[in-house]
Amino acid sequence: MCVECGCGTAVPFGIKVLSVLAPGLLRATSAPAAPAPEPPAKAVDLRIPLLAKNDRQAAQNRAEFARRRMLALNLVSSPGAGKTTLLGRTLDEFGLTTRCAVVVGDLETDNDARRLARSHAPVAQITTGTACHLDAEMVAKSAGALDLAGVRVLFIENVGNLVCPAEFDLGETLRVVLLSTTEGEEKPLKYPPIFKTAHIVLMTKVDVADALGFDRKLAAENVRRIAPQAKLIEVSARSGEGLADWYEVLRAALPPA
Ligand SMILES: Nc1nc2c(ncn2[C@@H]2O[C@H](COP(=O)(O)OP(=O)(O)OP(=O)(O)O)[C@@H](O)[C@H]2O)c(=O)[nH]1
Ligand SMILES: [Mg+2]
Repeated sequence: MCVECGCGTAVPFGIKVLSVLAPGLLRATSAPAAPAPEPPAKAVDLRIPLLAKNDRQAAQNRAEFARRRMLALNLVSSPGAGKTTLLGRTLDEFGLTTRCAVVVGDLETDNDARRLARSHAPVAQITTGTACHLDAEMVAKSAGALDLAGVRVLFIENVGNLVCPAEFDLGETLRVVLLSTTEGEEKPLKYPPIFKTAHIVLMTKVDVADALGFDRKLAAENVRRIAPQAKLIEVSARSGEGLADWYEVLRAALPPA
């Protein structure tokens, strides 16, 4: 796990808010990186304090999202499973009638935020530097930098990683884990913690399943075995398969306005 593999210590991060002023024109403002933390004076077990601190901030995030009557979703997957592509299409379709915002985390670059920039949806990029997961403080600061007036759904695209994000509650309403057909059917069996915490599992890129020899039925069985609590939806952000079900789940989960 993250805190055991040593990557769970606090690191400086950056936030960039992108909003479209006119077609093709992006405005970017950078928040200064948070100061580097003091190194611990002696070797201590940081796991409990680190996670306890994160859990406190996550509880504050959750209360703030509830106060705003906002649905917050934490999208987690291995790198390249299709999070940004799915979010782009979701903003273009579901996002036309329901106001959405996105915060997206990557180690470096604002590439994903630029891909997601739309005039009707505020977007912020978090650059985590070396951290392989988002934490609750990063989400609080980046969401706080956005104009959330009227926003009903906040999508949080986590750093591509199937391991460490499992331990970090962001205060989300629902955790969405993506499993793409390019990864193999056995991923839920190999990385159970993240699947066990999922409310929704999206099997992505099903348009190329046959070409890849990916067995959708076996993958679905593996998801159900490890994550019987999760709703499974098979989707393609390319062909559009399953997206109506995804939008319906989002609609059903919206808190009353
Ligand atoms: N065939 C197919 N390709 C897809 C689909 N969704 C995404 N891709 C492709 O998969 C690649 C990765 O997609 P991204 O959306 O960038 O994945 P990501 O999970 O956001 O990646 P990271 O942010 O780097 O973790 C891109 O080349 C996409 O075009 C899909 O539904 N079908
Ligand atoms: Mg992405």
